[in-house]
Amino acid sequence: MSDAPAMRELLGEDAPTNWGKWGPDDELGCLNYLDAKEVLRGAQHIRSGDVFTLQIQMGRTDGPGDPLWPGREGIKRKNELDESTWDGEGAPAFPGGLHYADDTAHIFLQGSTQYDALGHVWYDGQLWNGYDARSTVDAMQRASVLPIAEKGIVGRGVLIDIARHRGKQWLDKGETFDHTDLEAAAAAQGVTIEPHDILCVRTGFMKYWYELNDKEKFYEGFCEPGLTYSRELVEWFQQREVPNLVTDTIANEVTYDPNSGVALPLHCALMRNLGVTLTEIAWLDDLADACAEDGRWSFLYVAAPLKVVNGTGAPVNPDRDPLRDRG
Ligand code: UVW
Repeated sequence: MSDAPAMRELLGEDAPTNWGKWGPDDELGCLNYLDAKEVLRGAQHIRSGDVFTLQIQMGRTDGPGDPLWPGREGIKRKNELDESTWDGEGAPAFPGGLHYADDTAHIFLQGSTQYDALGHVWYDGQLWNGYDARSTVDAMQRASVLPIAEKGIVGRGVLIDIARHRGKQWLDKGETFDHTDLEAAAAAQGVTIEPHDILCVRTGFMKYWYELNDKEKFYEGFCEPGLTYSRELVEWFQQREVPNLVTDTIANEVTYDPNSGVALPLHCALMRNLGVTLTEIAWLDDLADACAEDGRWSFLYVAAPLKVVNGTGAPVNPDRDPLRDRG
């Protein structure tokens, strides 16, 4: 039995929240900050026509496969129809002789680059905005990914490259950073993290997954690098009104808070309490290289997760900058 404190004890009875801020039925949380004005603010950064798609490849069968939170499985894709269907008897016969291929997939909705629903994690029996955790049973009735997908996420994105800032290819397992490190890296990059920015943070850990090419070693003593909990960090997110945190790690934060041993406290402090949407397993390396090359770290960010009814999350292929700002 772990002697880590309960989530409530770590985060405090008076933990910062945004519950009720957007009404009793809200399911978007801080994405409410991304109004039309924010879309136009993001669009002001359009200069070149470069496009960066930020999803990892889904269902790779070579190398280490897809990176996953322990206990999840990668996509299982299966051909249902292909040319061999027409080898035998009973194949569909279309006038004109049309053949086609179809496939099915069994997927964990969090098994690739993804948006988490605001109801994805909870403690003390309540989800985002105070919804009853029993509303997750059988199907996520409140704060599912659907409202997020219906809205779409568009605004000014900013990329903070912590790995580059620390002179590393990737952060070590369990290596932490906080809001002051984000600010320091931003200053070194010559960019400001502005209110309502979609905050993208690169640790290099996705690159580590593919370069290491060794699942066993990757999961040995599993503890991803990432942001680490403090009250000040949570207040920083609340004051900055960050709508969406996007990282190239499986779970957006250091897996176990090094001070308390609690697993994923920022999921609770940011997602459940503040309504910050989390996006995980993003591929940020190509974008980071391009940003470093031309010294620009802000862009128009566009993402549309799949509209999965009652989904706890949904795969996504976000774009940084359909037309990235190159000045
Ligand atoms: C968990 O919440 C366990 O994982 P993730 O947010 O990475 O989907």
